[in-house]
Amino acid sequence: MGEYSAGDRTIDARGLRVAVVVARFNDHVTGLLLEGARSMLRDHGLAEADAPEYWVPGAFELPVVAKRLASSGGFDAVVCLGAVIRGDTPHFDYVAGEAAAGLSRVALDTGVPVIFGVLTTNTLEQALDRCGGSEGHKGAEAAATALETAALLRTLPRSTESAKA
Ligand code: INI
Repeated sequence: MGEYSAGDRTIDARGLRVAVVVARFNDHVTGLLLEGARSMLRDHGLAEADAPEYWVPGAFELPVVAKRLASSGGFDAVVCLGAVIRGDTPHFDYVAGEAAAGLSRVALDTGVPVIFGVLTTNTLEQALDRCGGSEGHKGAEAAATALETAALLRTLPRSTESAKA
């Protein structure tokens, strides 16, 4: 418990706090992503209280909520989960692109890892393949990425810029 092995690295997840933000759009997919993320966090010793979840309407809303959580000082990482499926909308590229750009910006602005656990697929089938099917589990992977990155940052020198990490 509390340890996550990534290749030849052993990651100590003890004491980490991770916020999980989930988009309700396509919740038959994002619910599965959440289950995988929860199970990964639980397997590495995080109690539910150390990994609270927050729901937003769609992937487009992930960055603004991630920003509030990341800048609160209360979390070592923020995992963002969503599913943008091309068939559903002509504005796929805007929703997916803005979610990716926004989450990346929040991570760099706050110094807190913000994990892009947003599926961007052409079909529902491709999305489900990535929720514990033939293409792995992107929700579990997102949570593991959060733990690994947060644990690494804990070992690095702190930034001298007060506004950043
Ligand atoms: N949001 C998603 O998370 N996935 C989608 O596939 C999607 N489609 O298809 O439109 C989607 N749209 C909603 C969007 O995220 C915002 O909630 C909405 O535009 C209001 O800002």
